[in-house]
Amino acid sequence: MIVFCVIVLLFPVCGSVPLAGWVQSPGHPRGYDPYSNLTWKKCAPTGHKITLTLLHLDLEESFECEDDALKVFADKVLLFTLCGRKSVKELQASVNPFLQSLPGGCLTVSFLADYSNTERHTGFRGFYTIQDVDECMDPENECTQLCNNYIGGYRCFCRPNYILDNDNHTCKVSCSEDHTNSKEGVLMSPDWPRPYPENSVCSYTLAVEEGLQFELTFLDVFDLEKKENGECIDSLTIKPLNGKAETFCKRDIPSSLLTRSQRVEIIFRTDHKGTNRGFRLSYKTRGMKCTGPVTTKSSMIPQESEYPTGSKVTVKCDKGHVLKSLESAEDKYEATCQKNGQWSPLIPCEPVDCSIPDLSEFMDLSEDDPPTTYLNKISFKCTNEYYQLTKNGTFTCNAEGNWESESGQKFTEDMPKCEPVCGMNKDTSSGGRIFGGRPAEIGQIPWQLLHRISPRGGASLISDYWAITAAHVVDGYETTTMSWLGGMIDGKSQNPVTMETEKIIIHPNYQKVGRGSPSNYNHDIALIKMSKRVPLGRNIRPVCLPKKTDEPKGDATISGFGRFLEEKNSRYLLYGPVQIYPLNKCDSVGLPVTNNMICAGGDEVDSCQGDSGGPLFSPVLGYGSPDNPYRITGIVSWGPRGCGNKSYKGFYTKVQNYLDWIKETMEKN
Ligand code: 4AZ
Repeated sequence: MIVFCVIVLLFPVCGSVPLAGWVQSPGHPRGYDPYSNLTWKKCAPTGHKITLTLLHLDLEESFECEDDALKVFADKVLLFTLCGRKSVKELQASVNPFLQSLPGGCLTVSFLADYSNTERHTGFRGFYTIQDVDECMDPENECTQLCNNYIGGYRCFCRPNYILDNDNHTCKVSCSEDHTNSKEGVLMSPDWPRPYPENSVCSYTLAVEEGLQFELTFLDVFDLEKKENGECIDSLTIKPLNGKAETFCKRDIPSSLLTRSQRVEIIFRTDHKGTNRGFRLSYKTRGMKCTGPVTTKSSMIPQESEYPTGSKVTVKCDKGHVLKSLESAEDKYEATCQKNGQWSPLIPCEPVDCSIPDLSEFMDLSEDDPPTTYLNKISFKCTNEYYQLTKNGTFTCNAEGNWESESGQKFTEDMPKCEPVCGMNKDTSSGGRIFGGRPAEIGQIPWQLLHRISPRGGASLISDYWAITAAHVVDGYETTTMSWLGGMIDGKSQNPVTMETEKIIIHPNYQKVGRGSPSNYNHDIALIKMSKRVPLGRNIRPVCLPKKTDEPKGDATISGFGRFLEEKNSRYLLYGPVQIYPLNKCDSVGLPVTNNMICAGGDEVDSCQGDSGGPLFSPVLGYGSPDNPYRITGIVSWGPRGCGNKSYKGFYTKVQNYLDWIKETMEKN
């Protein structure tokens, strides 16, 4: 009878594989022949494992069993390589306990003998069994409550009042409740007032018709498991439809709260242990209300703490904000409180965007891609070392969407520009001092320009487009294109900077006579605009204009490619020191002298034919610095007795008298 039961119980296993049996070497127990071999493999069905008990081992002994060997594998893993003789006691102690497969796995025995045996060996013999695995003994079986083992598998069970989850391992309580259409009632955690069960996810649904909302009132204690740092382990989440879910586990839950929604889902979650008492709350319906703000960065008119459904408010965006998605920059609209407690329409207020302004050439933002909305700040820099900003400081995006300077001026009205740095030469940053008249070095008088061919004369660069010269030099050439040279000290230079004129503007009060000597030199000044921006660099840069207030006096420098105490034009740019004298100290041999002239001369230095139009500048060459840049005080104009005569000074146009005309002409042209 017992035999019968065992057979019936084990039928599923017996049907496919024998439950136990022997495995032994060929010829056992007589002994195995040279070259004998055996490969034996048995697999266990799911929920079973296979074990092997070796009861006899007598193989030829060899180093690392390289002659005859018995190898046992569990699946592909080698468990033992055996040879020599071992007693049953030894085998039981150190080999047999390890000869088993994983659940559902296989054991493989491989026996191989070589050609020579000095004496006869009987081989090996073992007994295998296929046994059920008790999964319930495995702490990792994941049954959260009870476990029951059976042959070939196991099953999880739950204590009374729990149900087994779909994962077949977790025991949960059945606790979800649907309170749809109920206007009042009470909800509580399962088992209240006893501690709530573990592994619960309870979902309570509250729902009523539109125009109503729920008021939830917490009753008694509120006691949920949490960590010491206050983080929730178990939690109660209140999730209004269309609203923000809030999760609680702390005691400081509000005693009552309005859901602002006709439908609410309340979810209670617990982890694998439950020792806290949970919650109890009552709910009832209230009329739906809307609250403010309708949207962020706005105010409401009228301002109330709550509004009944159907009420209308004016929504006004805060300063510096406008309505999103409207073409015109409107900042207010009317919204109505809906039955669902939401405002409609709902248009967000967004900060105005001043966007990146149009920048002049050589100008860039100090920062890459700065934010450009309300109250953000931007500042600028020049991208070329020969230019500087006309204005420093930051601009702020104002509420009207315009960039505004610190002094409150609009960017468009008071736009900073990158303008050429004036009055600097190659020595101004390093310092340096030149005495006496002599040929200039390259870059020393970088504003000096030359009209090489007739009419030979000089001019001075005063911006990256404009040069200033004497009217009598360009008189008669106003409608022609002149070619001026710069950036050189050798009049025969092969690679000067060549500038074509676009406009030649003679001072309106200058008495024109056409090509030739003027009848008088009053207002002997003209402006030249080049057709292209002059590429400023170390050897070609503008001189500064004089200050309106500083009367020209003292020492100055003159320069040019003209006759220099000789009969011939100079090939090289020459310069020399002169002194400025009061007009009444200069003999003009009766020729007309006006306050638009300066007279100046040096002991051995004078300007002459061919220098006309060139600069008289101060400070004296060598004394300029970033704080005291070179300024053009005069323009070489005429001399009462030619040039080089020690008794007579040269006359220069007084640039200071023409500052307004220069500024205006440059702006208009
Ligand atoms: C001239 O003939 C000329 N020393 C220019 C300047 C002076 C004299 C003559 C002043 O163009």
